[in-house]
Amino acid sequence: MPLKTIRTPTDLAIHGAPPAFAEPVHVGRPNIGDRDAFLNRVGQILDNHWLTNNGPMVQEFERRIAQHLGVKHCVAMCNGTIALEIAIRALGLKGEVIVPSWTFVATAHALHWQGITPVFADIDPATHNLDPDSVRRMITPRTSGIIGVHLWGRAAPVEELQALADEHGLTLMFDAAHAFGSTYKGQSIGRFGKCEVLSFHATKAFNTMEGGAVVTHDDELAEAMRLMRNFGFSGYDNVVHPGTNGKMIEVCAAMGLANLDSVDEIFAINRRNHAAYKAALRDVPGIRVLDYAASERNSHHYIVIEADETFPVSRDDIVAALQAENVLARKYFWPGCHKMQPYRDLFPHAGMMLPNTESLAEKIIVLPNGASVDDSVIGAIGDAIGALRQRE
Ligand code: T4K
Repeated sequence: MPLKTIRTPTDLAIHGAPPAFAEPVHVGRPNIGDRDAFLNRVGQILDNHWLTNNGPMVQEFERRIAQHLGVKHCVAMCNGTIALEIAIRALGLKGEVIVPSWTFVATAHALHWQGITPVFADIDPATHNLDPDSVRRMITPRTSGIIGVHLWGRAAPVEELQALADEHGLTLMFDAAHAFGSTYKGQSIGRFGKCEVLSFHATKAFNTMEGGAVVTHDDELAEAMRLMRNFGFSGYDNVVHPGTNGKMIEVCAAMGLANLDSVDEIFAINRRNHAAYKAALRDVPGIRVLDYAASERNSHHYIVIEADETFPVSRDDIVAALQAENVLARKYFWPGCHKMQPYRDLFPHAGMMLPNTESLAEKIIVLPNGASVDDSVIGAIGDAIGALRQRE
């Protein structure tokens, strides 16, 4: 269907029809917990005159996160990308590391940035997570590890990936940027592989404004990462390790501590919204709302829909129509890392091994969720998508 039959921003300008929402409705609108609790903590930080460098808020935050996830160590960092880089380096990964192409580009960049080649494996179209058979096909003598990604907060096939890693002597770690609060077979994410990397970016279900962490049961690994995030300093004037600046600041930890008290409430809102989206789009043929297993915990933060070839309007036209209504839907993670630079030039034929990734990349839309989304927003989005179907 040609774009001109849909309300685009240009149509709206010509016909003067107002969008459904006066203000943009964002994917990734931050969830903000108890404001007074946060401001109170900021007051304590200012009173303390201790703003960063492993301050008391960061130490409390690390204790609370480790306890929440039932994991021995939480090493807080300034963001998830630096946390990935530090974990990769601390684990001694080198040569080639297998990752999904269907992830945020930070997963691949964290390797490339350190001179390691990300090798892209395909996904299972039902879950959007790594397909272990595809991973197996990508293993070469240069492979040193696998980074599984728990995409949309749904656990990657942890046991299958661990079995592959064990069989080939590879190191397995996870990018758990989406998976704070998720479970795999009832066990909290954070406990699998050598370590798992969390992101607490503003757009995540649980945020510290900017922030990340590596969680692990491994004492030596945790110790190495603590040194690496602080230039390798062990006490004053004593550098014992190569390092960088990956420290979380006190204000970010304060935000995390305040938000942690609201996390159950926020996840409950997300879960309810996810059910409302499913109901609103149930009778729209050609649209599938990605579901999450009822037996596992998930923040339900990501409302992911797929528009298949039977839907009369292309995915890009659906996104344009939603944007015309001021709903800023996203195409995460189109077009797949292998088609982003520098990987597109480095591996121009990678797509031949990634049929499921390439097919999914043309269907996917991520819709707004979080504490600022309610039934009226979901109803209007459902109506807008349903109306496109009527224009068949
Ligand atoms: N691994 C995976 C699998 C990841 O998804 C990510 C990050 C990472 C690793 C790396 O973790 P970090 O280093 O970021 O901690 C956003 C986030 O910046 C990124 O954290 C996230 N994944 C990715 C999925 O989404 P963009 O480029 O889409 O952000 P942007 O600026 O377009 O914002 C997204 C939407 O959120 C917009 O509609 C505006 C809205 N927004 C954003 C911010 C920051 C707000 O309403 N308020 C805000 O404060 O990457």
